[in-house]
This record gives sequence, structure tokens and C-alpha cells, in this order.
Amino acid sequence: MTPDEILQGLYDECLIGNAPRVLDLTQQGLDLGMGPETLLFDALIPSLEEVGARFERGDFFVPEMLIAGRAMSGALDLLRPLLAETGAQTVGTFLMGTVKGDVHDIGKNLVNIMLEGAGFHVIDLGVQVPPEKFIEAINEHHPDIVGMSAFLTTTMPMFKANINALEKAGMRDQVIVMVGGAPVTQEYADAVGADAYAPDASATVKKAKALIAERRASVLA
Ligand code: B1M
Repeated sequence: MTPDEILQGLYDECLIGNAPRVLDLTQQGLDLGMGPETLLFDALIPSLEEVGARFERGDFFVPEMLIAGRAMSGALDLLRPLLAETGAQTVGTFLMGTVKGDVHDIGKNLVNIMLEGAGFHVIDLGVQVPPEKFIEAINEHHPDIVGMSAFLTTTMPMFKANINALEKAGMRDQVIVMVGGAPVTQEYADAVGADAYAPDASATVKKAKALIAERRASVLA
């Protein structure tokens, strides 16, 4: 198969949630020397965007979304070590979780992979993380940054609930809070009192590095 056929095949097979074929095509692409970012950003992510568009139009339902998500997750498992392969030194600890009430984790997992690749020590709390679990994990791991992911307009308010819980526990100043997820905006992040918002995985890495450098410089000053 040619690289273009692989990309088209990945797009089509992810769209219909054919996990074994997606895995097979991902491997074939890698064997051909295609970059993991190309497979991800030129085929798999656009395919999931189309899944979302069809769901919005009422052409797809939850089961279709679920199997497409699973197909994407299988490919991510294969791509993860390649995306994270930089050998960079640890630049900071990043605690990450999808907020309570929300099970979307593909975007979060992608952010984690990129953070690991950039040299962060990432602690992933998984999905449906309640405020008390964030607090417990901060006490245990002392992260530099706490990242919160939300993919539903109905779960975005959990950012504020989590930040309130941090304040109540007297921890708000100990950590940098970053938020993200498909429906989240800079305005929303500002409104809930987060320190930063990032629209995608690479922006998260850039912002996280800059925020840690800023905080370390202010401690030294
Ligand atoms: Co759902 N879902 N879903 N879903 N789902 C969306 C999000 C939706 C937009 C679809 C649509 O209507 N077009 C819609 C939300 C509408 C809204 O609230 N405005 C929706 C809905 C409605 C629902 C249900 C309510 C459906 C139902 O039951 N009736 C339900 C809710 C379940 C729940 O959470 N309680 C539901 C369920 C599911 C599945 C379980 C079936 C499955 C999730 C599987 C999984 O994640 N393991 C699923 C899927 C697959 C989707 C879509 C199709 C794809 C999401 C995805 O993974 N995209 C999605 C449609 C869409 O988003 N277009 C949809 C790929 C990923 C790479 O996305 O946004 O580019 P992306 O990720 C970026 C950024 O968001 C950012 O970086 C990522 C990587 O670059 N980022 C961060 C993410 N987290 C960050 C954290 C940070 C920083 C950046 O912290 C610092």
C-alpha cells in the first residue's frame, strides 16, 4: 500500500470502528517509515472529528462513537512509545485527570503521551476523577501542574468545583492549574480561575514548560 492509501484506510476504518484493521494499518504505516504524528494528525484525529460531526447530525449514535474511540485507543497504544521516545530529562511532574462525570480520555491520553515525550513525569488519575481524588493525589505526589480534562459542556463546571476544593484545602498556591478539552476555551478557563488553558497536546507541552520556568524563576528572584 502507498502512504496515501494507508492514511485513507486509517481514516475509513477508524470511522467504522474496525479496531483490528486500524491496528494493522498503523503498523503497516510505521513499517513503511511513516511518522507517528502523520498517522495521528492526518488520519486518526480527522476521522474522530468526522465521527463527532456525524453524531451531531444524528447519523451516528453512542455505540458508533464508542467503537471508533476504541479503534483510536488501540492505535494510540502502538504509537505511544514512539511519540514519547525523546529521552528528555524530567522537567516537572504533571498530574492529570478527566473530571468527575466525564469518561472521555482519548484527548487526555494524547496530551499525556506528548508530555511524557517532552520529559514530564506524568501521573494519570484516569477518568471521572472527583475533587477529593485530585486533593489526595496532590498530597501524595506534590506535582508542579494539575491538568484537568473535560469533553462535555455539562462537566466543564467541575473545573471550578476542583479549584474550589483546592482553595478549601489550602493548596491553590502550591500548584499550577491547567485545563483543556474539546469544548473548553480561554475565556472559560479565565472565568473558573485556572492558570492556563491549552487547545491541544503540543500547546499543553509548550505552556506547561513556560509556566514551570516562570514559577521557578519567581521562586529564585
Ligand atoms: Co462523546 N461527546 N459523549 N463519546 N465524543 C463528544 C465530546 C461530542 C462533542 C460529540 C458531538 O456531539 N459532536 C459530545 C459533547 C457535546 C457537548 O457537551 N458540547 C459528546 C457527547 C454528547 C457524549 C455523550 C453525552 C453521549 C450520550 O451518551 N448521549 C456521552 C457522555 C459520556 C460521559 O462522559 N459521561 C459520550 C460518550 C462517548 C464515548 C464513551 C462513546 C466516546 C469516548 C471514548 C473515550 O474517550 N475513551 C466518545 C467519543 C469518542 C466522542 C468524540 C466523537 C471524540 C472525542 C475524542 O476523543 N476526540 C467527540 C466528538 C469530538 O470531540 N469531535 C465526542 C479526539 C481527541 C484527540 O480530541 O479535542 O482534539 P481533541 O483533544 C485535544 C484537546 O481537547 C486537548 O488536547 C487533546 C489532544 O490534542 N485536551 C487537553 C484534552 N484534554 C486536555 C487537558 C488539558 C489540556 C489540553 O489539560 C491541561
